[in-house]
Amino acid sequence: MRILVINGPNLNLLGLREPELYGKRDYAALCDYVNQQAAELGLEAELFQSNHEGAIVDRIQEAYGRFDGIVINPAAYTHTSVAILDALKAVGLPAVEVHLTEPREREDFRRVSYAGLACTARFAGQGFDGYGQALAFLAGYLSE
Ligand code: CA2
Repeated sequence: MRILVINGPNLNLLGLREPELYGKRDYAALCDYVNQQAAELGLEAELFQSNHEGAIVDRIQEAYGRFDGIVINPAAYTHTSVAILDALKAVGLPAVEVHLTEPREREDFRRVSYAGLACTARFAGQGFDGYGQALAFLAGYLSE
């Protein structure tokens, strides 16, 4: 099963700034972690990171017919992007929302998640482990 793992704006800066929030490991380490977890679950993961809303919408659209599921951390676009929500709904692939932190325990403006309205599950506040849990969830969900 093929899973597209999407990371939104600024997550390419992981490890470089705000380690107290997002941890000390960098984006390359996150990619390694995701690929390792996917391999252990018998999944094939493809990673995509972009700082651009339209590029993320394009990639979700392109996933239709090519992937079996999506793991997405839309980062700041979580709280603003109806376009990403609509793209997830349009392709209709099982999608799981992931956040390194727990946005619901941060500022009020992070309490809304548009993308989450199109997601079957959500893992937040567990750092990299949330991605592993999202992949494990999709492996189980897709084999049902
Ligand atoms: O907790 C998460 O994963 C977030 O999606 C991260 C977003 C934030 O806007 C969401 O509310 C929650 C921010 C990503 C910024 O990533 C950085 C990484 C390193 C240094 C600075 C920013």
